[in-house]
Amino acid sequence: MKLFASCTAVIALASSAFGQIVIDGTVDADYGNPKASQNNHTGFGNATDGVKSFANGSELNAGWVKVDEAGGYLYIFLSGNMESNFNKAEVLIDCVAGEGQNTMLNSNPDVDFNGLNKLAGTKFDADFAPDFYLTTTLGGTPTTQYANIAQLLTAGNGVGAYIGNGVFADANTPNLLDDTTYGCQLSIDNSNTGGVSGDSANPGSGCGVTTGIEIKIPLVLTGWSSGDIKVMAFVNGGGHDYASNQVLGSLPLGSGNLGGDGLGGFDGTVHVDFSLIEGNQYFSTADADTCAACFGDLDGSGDVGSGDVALLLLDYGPCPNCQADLDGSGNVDFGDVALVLLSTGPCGG
Ligand SMILES: [Ca+2]
Ligand SMILES: [Ca+2]
Ligand SMILES: [Ca+2]
Ligand SMILES: [Ca+2]
Repeated sequence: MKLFASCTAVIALASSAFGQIVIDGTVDADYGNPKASQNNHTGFGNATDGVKSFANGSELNAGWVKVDEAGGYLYIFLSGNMESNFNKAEVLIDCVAGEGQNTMLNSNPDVDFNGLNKLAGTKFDADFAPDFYLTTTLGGTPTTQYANIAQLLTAGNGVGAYIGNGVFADANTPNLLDDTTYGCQLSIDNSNTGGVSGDSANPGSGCGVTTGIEIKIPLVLTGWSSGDIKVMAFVNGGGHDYASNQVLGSLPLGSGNLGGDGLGGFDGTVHVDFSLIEGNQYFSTADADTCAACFGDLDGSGDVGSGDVALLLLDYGPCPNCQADLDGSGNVDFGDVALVLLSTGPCGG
């Protein structure tokens, strides 16, 4: 664990421009617009439960990646749902240019019952070589989120760790996985019932979903020093052994689950090669924004302004899961008005 030893210094740093981000499973204004959105139906169940804790399906609707250099943190947001059956969200982060694993090695740290090494042999797009891995999952009673992290060093080995759990107090109170050892924080809000459907011919779009998996990682853990950060995320089976078709960047329209058999069965022999799949199966801080809608644009006018404040005031007061509850506090109140005011202006800026 020596390589992780300096993280406490980062945690102690003062607040920064990203002080508005709260790890609660709801997109904050500081994230801006997503860098990737889902174009493909979910083959792992369309989530319909509508509560924060558990979900009956998994979908990755949109992806955000933000670097807060002054504060020392990397923020990743994956909107959508994780079925509460211990399926895995696999998050791969390319944060060191010229290093990492364009093809996953079989000598990575033993985390999550050696689940990481199930991915050995997986080949990514040519300009994606991840250096850091995070996986999270949830299930049980009460519903509980768990996570593990690991280095993906160019030559393998490296360090990894289980970073704890975040229990849901009840179905509609946000959870928090607060890793006081390494400084990571995660939350998941499973209340989305929109986003993509399970219909391969008419999947809809992942745009507009603002709840899901929220991740905060100290930059010092990742090895990042400068440059773009790229993220690739997908939903995998409970044993890290059956990739779904929920990948960001998106698989092409109509793509089935990679485990059946796009060679995402991770059986230790042949594996999925994302370089052979159309499009970038990653997204980057350098990418253009995607999705026409934007944070705070409650009336869908294409900009954030007084019309959105007016809509927000209509829902003023206790309003769990309301679209106008931008900060996810369960109340539409001055905090949400303040977020709208911070976002005032044209979308896509
Ligand atoms: Ca948040
Ligand atoms: Ca790299
Ligand atoms: Ca959906
Ligand atoms: Ca590709």
